[in-house]
Amino acid sequence: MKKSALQRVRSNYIPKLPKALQGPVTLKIGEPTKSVADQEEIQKRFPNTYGLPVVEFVRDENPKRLEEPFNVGIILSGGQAPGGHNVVSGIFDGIKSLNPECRLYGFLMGPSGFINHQYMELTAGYIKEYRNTGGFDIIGSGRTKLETPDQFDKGLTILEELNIKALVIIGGDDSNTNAAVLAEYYKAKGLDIQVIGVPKTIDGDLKNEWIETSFGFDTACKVYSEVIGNIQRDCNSAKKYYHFIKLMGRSASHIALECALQTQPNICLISEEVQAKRMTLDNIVSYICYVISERAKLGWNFGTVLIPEGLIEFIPSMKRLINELNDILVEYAEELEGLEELDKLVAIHQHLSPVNAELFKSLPKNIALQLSLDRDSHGNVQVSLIETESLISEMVAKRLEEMAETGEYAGKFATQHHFFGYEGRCADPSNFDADYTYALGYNAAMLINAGLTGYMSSIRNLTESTENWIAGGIPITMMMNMERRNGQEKPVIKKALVNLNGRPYLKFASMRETLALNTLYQYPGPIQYFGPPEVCDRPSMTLLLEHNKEIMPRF
Ligand code: FBP
Repeated sequence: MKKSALQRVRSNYIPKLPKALQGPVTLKIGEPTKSVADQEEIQKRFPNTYGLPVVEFVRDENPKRLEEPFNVGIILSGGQAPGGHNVVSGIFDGIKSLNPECRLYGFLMGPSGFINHQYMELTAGYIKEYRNTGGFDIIGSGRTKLETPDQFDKGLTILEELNIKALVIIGGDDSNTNAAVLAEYYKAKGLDIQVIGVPKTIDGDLKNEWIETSFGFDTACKVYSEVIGNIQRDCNSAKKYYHFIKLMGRSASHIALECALQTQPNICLISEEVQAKRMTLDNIVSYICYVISERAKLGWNFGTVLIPEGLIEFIPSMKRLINELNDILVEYAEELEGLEELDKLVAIHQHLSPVNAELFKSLPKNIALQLSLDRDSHGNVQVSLIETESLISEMVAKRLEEMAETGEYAGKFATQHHFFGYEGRCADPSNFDADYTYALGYNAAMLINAGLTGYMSSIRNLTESTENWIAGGIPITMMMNMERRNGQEKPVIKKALVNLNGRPYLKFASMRETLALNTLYQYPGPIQYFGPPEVCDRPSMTLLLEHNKEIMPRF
C-alpha cells in the first residue's frame, strides 16, 4: 500500500496509555449495579449478567506470572468512526503484553463475518499498516443485527473452532446491546466465552457517567467544523448565500451542537429542544425566517444554518407519523414489497390513521418516499437519506416570498445545501481519539484477562492528561432500559440525547441570539497532529464543558 507523507509519519505515533495500564494490572471491584430504568424487566431478561459490579484497573505492584495464552475475536459493527484501527491495535498489544502466544482474529465485514465464519488472523505485520489511521478497512464493518439464537450458535461454532475465549464487539448503542444479549446467551449455556463491548459512534450518543464519550466523535466534529469554518469564510467573503448544512448524527444533536460551539454559525437547530418545546416544522421555519429577515435589515443576505440529521424524528407530529410508519412497514411488508414508488405511497397512506395520513400527504413526495424507505437492521429510519436541509430551505424560501409580498421581508435569498457525515467518519483520528481508542482496546484486553463478560470497556477522566485517565469496565446491563423497536418492547442501551440543562447546550443557548444577528464566525482549521498540545490534544468542547472546564474565550 502506497502511503502519503502524513500517513508515513503518523504511523510512527505511539498512543499514550493511562498510567494504570502501563504495566501489569489488578482489579478493584465496585458496588453491584442496576439498570438505568425498568430494573425488574431487564433483570428478568439478563438473569446471569445483571447487577454486576463496576470495575477499575489499578497497577499491580506484585505481578505474579505470565498469563496463559488465549485467543480473541473482534467485530467492527455499524458506521465507521475514527480510531477503530487503534482499538484493534490496543487489543492486540494488550493481549500480547499478557502472553506473546495470544492470538487475535478479526471477523470480516461486521457481525455477518462472525455468523458466516469469515475471518482472518490479525498479525503484527498486518496491524502495523493500520495504526493511527482512520477507517474500518482493516477487517471491514457491517450492520447485520446479531440477535437470534441461531446466529449466536453459528458464531459459537467458529469461536470453538478457533479456540476463542472472548469476542470484542466494537459498536454503537445497538451493537453493544447485542453484545450484552450475546454475553447473557453464552453465560446461560454455561459456556466459558466472554463478550466485551467498546463504545464507538461519531454520533456521541453512547455516553453516561462511566462512558464519557464514544470514540470518533472528537475527530468527526473537528473535520466537520473545519469545513463549516471554510464555508463560513466563503460565505462572509461573497456575502450572497445562505448555507443549509445538515450534520450527521442519527438521533441526538451532539454533533451539530459541538460544531456550533466550534464555529459559531448564525443558526443551529437542536432536535432535543424542538422536541421539548413541541415545535412544529412551521415554528422552525418561522424562526429561521425571523433571523433571515433581521439580517436582511442589516444588509446581510448570507448566513449559515446547521441542521442535525435526526431533526425530523424530533418534531412531535413527524415522530408520531414515523412511529406509525415503522409499524406499517413491518405489518404490511408483503403487500408493500415490490410496489412502484407512487403505489407504495398510496398503499401506506391507506393504512395510516387520519391525522398522520393528512401530514403524510402534505409532505413533498421525495420526503414522503425517503420516510418510507426500509429501516436499517435495527429498525431505525435511515435519516441520513432524508434531505431535511432541502425540505427546510424550500419551506423557508416559500415563507420569505409570502413575507416579501406583505412587506415584512426585503432581501435576497439564495441557498447552498451541504450534508457532512461520511466526510468525517474515516478521518485519521485526532490525538485525543488515537489515544482514547488505543486505551479502550488495551483495556478490553485486560477485561478479558480478568475473566469478565457483558462489560463495556471504559476509560474515564478524559479531560485530564492521558496519564491520569481511569481504566475499567462497566456492566452493559447497567445502561439499559426498555424501548419499543420494530413493534416490540426490547431491552436496549439508553441513548444519551443532548441534555437541555447541560453546559454544552446552555453555552450555545447563551450565545445564540448574538450569533444570529451578527457575523461572528470561528474558523477552527484542520486537525493538527503535530505541534503545541493546546492545538493538538484538546478534547471536544462538549467534553470540556460537561466536565466544567473552560473552553477558549469566544467572541
Ligand atoms: P453508528 O451508530 O453505527 O455509529 O452509525 C452512525 C451513523 O454515522 C449515523 O450518524 C448515520 O445516520 C448512519 O451512521 C449512517 O448509516 P450508513 O453508514 O449505513 O449510511
